[in-house]
Amino acid sequence: MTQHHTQSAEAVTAAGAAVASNDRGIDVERLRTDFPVLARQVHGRPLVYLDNAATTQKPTAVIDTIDRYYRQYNANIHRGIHCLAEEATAAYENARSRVARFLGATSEREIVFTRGTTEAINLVAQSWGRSNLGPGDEVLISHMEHHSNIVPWQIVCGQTGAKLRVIPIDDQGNLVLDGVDELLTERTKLLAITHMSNALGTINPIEDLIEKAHAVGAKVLVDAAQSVPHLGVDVQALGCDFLAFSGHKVFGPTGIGALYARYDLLEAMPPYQGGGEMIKQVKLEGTEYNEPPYRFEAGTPHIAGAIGLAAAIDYIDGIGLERIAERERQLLAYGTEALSQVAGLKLIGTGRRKAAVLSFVLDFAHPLDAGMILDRQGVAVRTGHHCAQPVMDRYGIPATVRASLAVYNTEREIDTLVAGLEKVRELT
Ligand code: C6P
Repeated sequence: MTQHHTQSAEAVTAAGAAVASNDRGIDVERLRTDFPVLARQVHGRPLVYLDNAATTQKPTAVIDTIDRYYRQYNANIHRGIHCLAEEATAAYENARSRVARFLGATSEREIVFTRGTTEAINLVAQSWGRSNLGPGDEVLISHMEHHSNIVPWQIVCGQTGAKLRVIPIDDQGNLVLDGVDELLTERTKLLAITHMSNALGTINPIEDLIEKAHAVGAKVLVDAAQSVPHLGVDVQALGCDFLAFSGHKVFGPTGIGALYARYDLLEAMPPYQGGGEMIKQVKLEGTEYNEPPYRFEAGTPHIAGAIGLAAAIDYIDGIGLERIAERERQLLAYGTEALSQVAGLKLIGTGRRKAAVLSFVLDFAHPLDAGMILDRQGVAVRTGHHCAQPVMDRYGIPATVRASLAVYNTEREIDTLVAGLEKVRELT
């Protein structure tokens, strides 16, 4: 196993070296060479990848780690006594510890691997929610949630008779917290809130909300799909009860993510799915369940994904989240200013605290047309409702164009976006 650890450490060194141009700044051109796909062309133009909120590109360190797993020690975990099975099990469990350290959890037993944020939230809704909610209880969400932090609560409210309540948002995309004391009451059993909006870029003051929710005895689930890659989180400092994130948004593989949950809560939660792995003993008359986190990981998990996610976390740590955030702040400032020069463009989401998401509408083109024309220029943006239809409804729009930035983006790429928008104006 030592062998695979060493490889992980190499990934850190590689990332560290790639960015060590000076004390604080990041050598972006150098860092870009870590991401093979960034060198490709699209429609004969250099790729300008500005769809990072949907998914991030993968560095060689992650690609190689997954490649190595399949080439050298692919095996099922927790089952075999042969060498490969032991190596794979150790790498998978090390990945769990890596995620625990990354999130600041007290123990790796508080980390359940899931397919991503969506599955993590559904797990809490169906396991914790179904056994803790009933008529008269309330689940509080906000108007800026992604569908994956709305629909699971609608489903479980339908199943249990609990009621869904919503914190409104203002015209800029901030949570309206004036009336929050009327929304957060002793009826509230759970606050499920996004740390950072994927559609608006708003960073929410979740620290205060967690405190307020706990004061009325509610549990708190944080949707950290967008914040983990850009701000980082510390579950103990936040004091949240549950937190969900996806590997593919932090330079890791798709199909893997994690739920952090306080161990005492996990211990009291029933299984969400039944099958292999999640049991201690099965008799035809009944089953004794395994301990958490295994109780919640039925079936063969995404082993390569978990190991790849650990490599992605090593990669991020090699650069440093603070430096990543600093670089993204520069890009956000540059992008906001550059887009403000485009006549007929209106930013949707100008909240007090924002991360590097630039969502906008144009008075000269539909977002979908703009997206298609931008694609012909090599510029990848997302257009549509971004799985946040209530946000679109709130602003009376069907869709936005969304440019979402990552540490490997450049000012030059933002200029290409702006030039692409002028092309959109010309052609529509
Ligand atoms: N948002 C976007 O383009 P999954 O699909 O499970 O990895 O993540 C779901 C999810 C949950 N919460 C937030 C805040 C998110 O942004 C996302 C994923 C992507 O904005 C794909 S819809």
